Amino acid sequence: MGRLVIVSNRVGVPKRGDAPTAGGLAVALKDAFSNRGGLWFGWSGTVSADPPDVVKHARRGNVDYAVIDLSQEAYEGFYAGHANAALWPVFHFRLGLLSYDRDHAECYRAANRRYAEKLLPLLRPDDTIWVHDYQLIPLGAELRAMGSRHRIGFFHHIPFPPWAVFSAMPGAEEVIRALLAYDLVGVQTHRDLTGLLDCMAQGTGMKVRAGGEIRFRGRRTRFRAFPIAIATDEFAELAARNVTQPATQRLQASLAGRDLIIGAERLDYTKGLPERLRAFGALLERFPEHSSHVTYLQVAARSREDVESYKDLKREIEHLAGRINGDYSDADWTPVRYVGRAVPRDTLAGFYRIAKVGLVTPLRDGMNLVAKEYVAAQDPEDPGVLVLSRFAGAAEGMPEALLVNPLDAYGMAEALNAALTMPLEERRERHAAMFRRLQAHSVSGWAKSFLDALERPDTSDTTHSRAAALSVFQPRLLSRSAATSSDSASEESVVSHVAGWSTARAS
Ligand code: GDG
Repeated sequence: MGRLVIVSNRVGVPKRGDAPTAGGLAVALKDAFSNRGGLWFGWSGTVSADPPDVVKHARRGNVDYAVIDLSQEAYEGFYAGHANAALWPVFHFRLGLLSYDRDHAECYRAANRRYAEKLLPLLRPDDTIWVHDYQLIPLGAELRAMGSRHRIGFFHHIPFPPWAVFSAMPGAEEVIRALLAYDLVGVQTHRDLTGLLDCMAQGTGMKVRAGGEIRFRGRRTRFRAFPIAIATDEFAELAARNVTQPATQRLQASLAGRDLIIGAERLDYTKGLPERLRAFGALLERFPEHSSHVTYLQVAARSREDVESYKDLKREIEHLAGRINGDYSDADWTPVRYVGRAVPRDTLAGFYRIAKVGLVTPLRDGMNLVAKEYVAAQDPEDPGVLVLSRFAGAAEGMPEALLVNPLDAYGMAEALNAALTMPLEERRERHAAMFRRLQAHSVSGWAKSFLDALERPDTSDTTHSRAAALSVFQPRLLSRSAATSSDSASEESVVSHVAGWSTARAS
């Protein structure tokens, strides 16, 4: 078996001796690398005024890291420009925030070409290449143009809108056509797969065959959903351990017996933070019995501060939090606590565990790992309740959460009230169903199912469709009394239904 070569936009080279516990892709790919070794290639995260045109190498265990810097021009045009000001909003259905600039689009192509030029000499003939995310869509096509005949897969972490939305971006056809350079394109959910297949059909004018594939110039590109998972048991242990740590204990003491609602994410307009603050304000207005009995803690790690729309968002959130606190605070109670920076991962896990409500309400999200982490972090004997946006990919596999539309402030306030007053038995049942499903889908299983589908295309489809079906099925809004609808019998019937559908389409 050849090496695994991962290409992602940002590559963090672990410090020597560090355990790879950081989270995100590092954890997901640890197992995939462990039995075959490999190469991880991408941007170092450094912007050099005058970048030396060299690849920096490091080796940790059986993984080689190779990183390059970006020039200031590439950073502005490729990363902050086309990737984050044009592609990110359009993929998240936010046409009003789409800012297209032809020079930036050219920088995007050029940066991908440069990545390909630097990567190609590092490749061996039997390597399998796995490219990640929207910053690198054209990389496969650039590698092919330079003669690469490797197996190349692409995983898209963020939503995939239908063509009616995506085609609003100038150059949309070119982006869609570039996907045909890959052997396999993965997205998070069935909803995204529907959007992707619609874009492939309409953006290329080609026929999408049954089973989700396009054949073009002797090559076949397949399209599939691979919902990303978390390391559930590890995260549960981390949370249980950290509940007794000083940071969590201090937070607990400061609540003085009040219930805690928690939100945590990068400060990003896709995450629905202003809408969430409005919903919390609506809770205090509509259900005044919660006044001075509940505290909402929002952790919002800084992100992309050089993109204009992110500056506006920061101001709006600070204004809303200030207004709610001005309207409702008492001398001894501040309803909203806003932490405008990242907190350490283990501390966050402890915070999740003591929070009675996890409030995860993006306007759109590929998956949303916070929703999964919050559930993993709970004490099964006395779990909190997840209030989750139906527009997060995670909602497809978490029907026992209280599913909300983040644009409906009063609907969210009702869900928050339901969560804060939910009887213990119902909380346990909802939690147990979600936790079981999280445990059944390990993050290493996610990576393995993608790589199997890429490397063994003709045998992996049936297995994959069954595995994916377990975590991808249509969300339902549950009534509070119908908490445990996903017993093993109903889960099995969903599996047969979805697997049957995939088999039928593949035949
Ligand atoms: C993209 C897609 C998809 C958050 N605040 C802090 C902190 N976090 C951690 C969370 C979680 C991660 O960051 C965020 O993951 P998400 O999935 O929620 O969101 P994106 O960063 O937008 O990721 C998304 C994901 O890719 C994977 O495919 O799910 O849809 O947009 O792990 O816990 N971590 C620390 N401090 C914080 O303050 N340490």
